[in-house]
Amino acid sequence: MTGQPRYNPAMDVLDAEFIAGATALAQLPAPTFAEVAFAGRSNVGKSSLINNLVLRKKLVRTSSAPGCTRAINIFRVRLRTDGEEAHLDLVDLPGYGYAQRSKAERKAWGPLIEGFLSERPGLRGAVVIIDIRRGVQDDDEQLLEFLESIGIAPILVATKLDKLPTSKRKPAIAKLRNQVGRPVTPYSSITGDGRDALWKRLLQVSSIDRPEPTSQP
Ligand SMILES: Nc1nc2c(ncn2[C@@H]2O[C@H](COP(=O)(O)OP(=O)(O)O)[C@@H](O)[C@H]2O)c(=O)[nH]1
Ligand SMILES: [Mg+2]
Repeated sequence: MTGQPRYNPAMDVLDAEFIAGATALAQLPAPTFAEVAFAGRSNVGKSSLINNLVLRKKLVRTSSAPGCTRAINIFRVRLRTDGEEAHLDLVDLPGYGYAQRSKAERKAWGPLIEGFLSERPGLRGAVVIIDIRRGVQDDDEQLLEFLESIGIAPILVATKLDKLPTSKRKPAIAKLRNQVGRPVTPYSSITGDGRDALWKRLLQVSSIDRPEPTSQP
């Protein structure tokens, strides 16, 4: 990745590639590496955030037309941290909450998202992405409650930070923190604000910052 800005000297993304996409859980390949899921309302900026994390403009297809991603897509990141290479799979879940979709179609998504989050072995964490300007909506709330019910502590990201004037950012973040009662990472996929902080959390939850001793079976 010569020529790419080094955001975090302790961590480099070496490579990122699309691994698999599926519209049913049974179609997904078995997990190989640690996985972190990304969830959020349609158009919240989920795909842009994944692209920004891996410093690729078009790894994940983004869209100005809401509700385009109906599948679960897995992207494998090869990274180097403290001289060690590691892999992490980033899972782009279907966006929820798109009102213009048929009820039947919307109903089909709940089980897909919830099924993945509750049944996927190897899942280390779930990033829930909120639009900083909108705050937590009803369907975000439902997802957060679901995650709590299955014992996953969500990593909350408030994206599109650049869309707020500087003077409104701090109050918006504080309001969101109060609303959800947990830490929130402000992010902009345009400027890369929040990228280091989010990577840190991702490496923590996937235990890549603390490699486990390899045990022989
Ligand atoms: N200004 C700004 N626009 C963003 C940001 N993230 C996403 N967008 C825009 O929001 C729209 C939806 O983004 P996308 O990543 O496709 O959302 P997804 O449906 O959640 O995957 C696109 O037009 C993006 O360019 C951000 O951090 N800042
Ligand atoms: Mg998307």
